[in-house]
Amino acid sequence: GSVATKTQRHPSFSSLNADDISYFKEILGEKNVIQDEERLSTANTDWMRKYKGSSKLLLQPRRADEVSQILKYCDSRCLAVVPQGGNTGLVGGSVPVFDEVIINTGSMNNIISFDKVNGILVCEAGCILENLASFLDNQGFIMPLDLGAKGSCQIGGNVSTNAGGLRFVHYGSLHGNVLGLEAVLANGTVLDMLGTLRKDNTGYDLKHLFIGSEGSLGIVTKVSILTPPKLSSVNIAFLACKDYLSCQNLLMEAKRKLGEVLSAFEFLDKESVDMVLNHLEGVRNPLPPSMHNFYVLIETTGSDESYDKEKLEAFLLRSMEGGLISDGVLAQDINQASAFWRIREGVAEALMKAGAVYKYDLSLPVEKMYNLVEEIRTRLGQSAEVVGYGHLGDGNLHLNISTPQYDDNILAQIEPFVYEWTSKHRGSISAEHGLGLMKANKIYYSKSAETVQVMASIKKLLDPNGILNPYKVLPHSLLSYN
Ligand code: FAD
Ligand code: 2HG
Ligand code: ZN
Repeated sequence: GSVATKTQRHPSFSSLNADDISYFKEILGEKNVIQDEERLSTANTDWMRKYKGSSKLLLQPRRADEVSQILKYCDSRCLAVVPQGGNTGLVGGSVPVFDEVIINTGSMNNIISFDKVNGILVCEAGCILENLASFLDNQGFIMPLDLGAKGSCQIGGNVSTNAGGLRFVHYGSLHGNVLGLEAVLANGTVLDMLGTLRKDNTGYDLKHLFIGSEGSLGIVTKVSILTPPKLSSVNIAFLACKDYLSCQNLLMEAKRKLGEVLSAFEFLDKESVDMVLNHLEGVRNPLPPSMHNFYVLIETTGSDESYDKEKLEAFLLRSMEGGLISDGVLAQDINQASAFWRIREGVAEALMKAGAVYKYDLSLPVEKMYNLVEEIRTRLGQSAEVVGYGHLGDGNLHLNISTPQYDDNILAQIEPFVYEWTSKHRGSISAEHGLGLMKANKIYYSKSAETVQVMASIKKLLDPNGILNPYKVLPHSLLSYN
């Protein structure tokens, strides 16, 4: 693909031969060794259709011991691999760059146990997030994370990207909610770190290395995760604000006045909402069309229906009177609630339908965040549509630049400007999507040289031949291959 052309295939990696295929068939069975063109084409292409590899082999192990055998063999043969879950990643991390063997975790999709007393779920890495959510719903619990890709993304992929999502503001990071993991190293060693304890200070907590390492240190095969009880009262408001400062002030007020029940605080500029209205079927703006420049979605989750509703209503009333909100509507039923969420969760999909997209996922100080969107808009003028939205409650901006097709001149207007701007404001060039292929060489905008050097040493220790997800996460100059 066009993005990969700047990367060189590393000469230390072998190419697949007939003996390799026979070996994989022996350990996995014929039907889990996939060479079918169509299925390979899907697995070689990322969700945005921006990154395309040319792998000739897709493996579907059913258990950790099969993953172990695959990796041990690939390591001994110097065959590069790419771990793949639901393939919804947005930084080109989940697809091969060249001919890496794709190891898809989708067949490892069993729930192993659920401890109702402590809310601890143990499952295999290939469980789809939405399936876990439905399972838990029946038990009176919820997943501590939720995101637009829930119907396809897998818990192993979520853990490997340290996915944030729509509930982060309330339940926090997977570094806090994941209690344990099982992961397989490049040499086939199965690391059992599958604890189910809240507290365990016995030595280095190695599971954290795998959370957010994007398949570069091992393949996650099982996950143990803390799940919160499902609370009975959920309320959602879709609000309009006249300017960005009002969104920011509304956030400050919401944290203060709704604190314990605030479960989501998302913002969208007018351009993001227009993107959804123009490209997705059956979506409409719940607020009468007018001059609103910004929208905010607030969700509260609590245990007392009348108290929670009163609290939110009083907050909204005060915010209206104070001019922070210019219009708003409270969902009256579950259908309306999901219609509000559809607008917010639909932005990524709408952008994809609109054409080519340059996607930036940034952590920035909330006060400065929207200045970047405006500066980019000015830089690009008529040549692109610039949309800004995201998890305002977490200081996470999703800056997206939509153009009819990919164009190096436009890219040169955006990069390195966006990265330099982010670095200057001490932000992060990846708040939640990871570095993948897209930003492997950009890590220094957010991390010091010494820190990156230690990361490279850890990579070298756990994956000395560099077979796991090569060209991703760390700068190419630091990746060593034997
Ligand atoms: P994949 O895309 O298959 O893989 C992602 C990375 O993890 C790759 O580097 C891959 O090699 C590695 N990997 C996957 N499984 C394993 C494993 N078992 N062991 C080791 N490595 C593995 N992200 C957010 O953080 N917040 C959001 O709100 C959010 N919303 C999204 C909405 C949409 C519509 C889409 C398309 C994506 C969104 N994402 C979001 C991005 C994406 O990171 C998440 O969807 C998800 O965490 C990826 O899971 P996956 O199973 O699809 O992983
Ligand atoms: C979201 O929050 C996802 O909707 C996707 O993280 C963000 O499209 C994006 O930039
Ligand atoms: Zn997001």
